[in-house]
Amino acid sequence: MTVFQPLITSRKEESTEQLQDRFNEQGYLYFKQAINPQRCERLMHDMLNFLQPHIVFDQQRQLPQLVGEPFFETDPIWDQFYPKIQSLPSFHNFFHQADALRLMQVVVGPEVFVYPMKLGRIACPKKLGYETPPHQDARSHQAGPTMAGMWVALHDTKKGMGRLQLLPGSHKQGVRTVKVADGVGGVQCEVFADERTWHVSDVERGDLIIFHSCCVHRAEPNTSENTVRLSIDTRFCDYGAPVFISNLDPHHGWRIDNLNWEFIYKDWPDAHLQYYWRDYPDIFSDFRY
Ligand SMILES: O=C(O)CCC(=O)C(=O)O
Repeated sequence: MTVFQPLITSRKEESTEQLQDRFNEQGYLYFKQAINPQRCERLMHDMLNFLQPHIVFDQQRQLPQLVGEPFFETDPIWDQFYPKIQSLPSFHNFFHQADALRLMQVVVGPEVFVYPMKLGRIACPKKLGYETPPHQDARSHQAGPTMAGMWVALHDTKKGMGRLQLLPGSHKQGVRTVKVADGVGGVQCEVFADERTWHVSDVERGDLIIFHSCCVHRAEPNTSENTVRLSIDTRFCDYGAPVFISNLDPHHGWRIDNLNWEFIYKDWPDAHLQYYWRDYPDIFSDFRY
């Protein structure tokens, strides 16, 4: 039987050693309201501007609401608006702010490299079976052990709205075998028979989860009537660690025509952060897994 327990909450005030011990033990760290809520709210509205008329902001519930047909990542409708979301400076700047960087430093040390690829999630209701399956980012990003993921809720997200679930301690058993699956990413990794306890909580806007590259995680099905879950995530590592080449491309740039950095940067008001990774010292292109 699957058991769900709340996420273990970490506090910014804890010592680096305490936080690192917990990260090594659990494979993740969860911080409440660690990211400026106004920045999250602004980004949510920036994304919603492009998602209209399919998804609108429900003023009463203060949540994104599906009004059109549900869709999933890679559906034609998603391909239409995702490049616009990818072109937002607020989307790409999001993880390059002090609040996010400070917490990355806890995990990888003083010099952080934020992966250029930033990922926006639009988890629609009525697409059961297409939620993110259990997986490890080590495989999806061809990453080494010092890479970690960072996921941030852009609005309050309650049970049944597609919350992120983590399998505590699962990072200790290396990179697992995968099989093809429906849902975001298209593959699911092995979950061992004795791994029955998942960690998950209702989260608030600005809550942040950091997870180890081998920590198994997935999204719960969005079983709500019409609430869409919006979140953003990226990967990071200690500066100089090997980075697989596809992480330097925009998310889905490999399959959507013209979704490249020239398109993304075309209307940016300044060049800050454009091509910031160009001198990165260790890029590799052979698949590891
Ligand atoms: O938000 C989701 O549905 C998936 C997030 C995820 O898998 C990740 O950040 O690696």
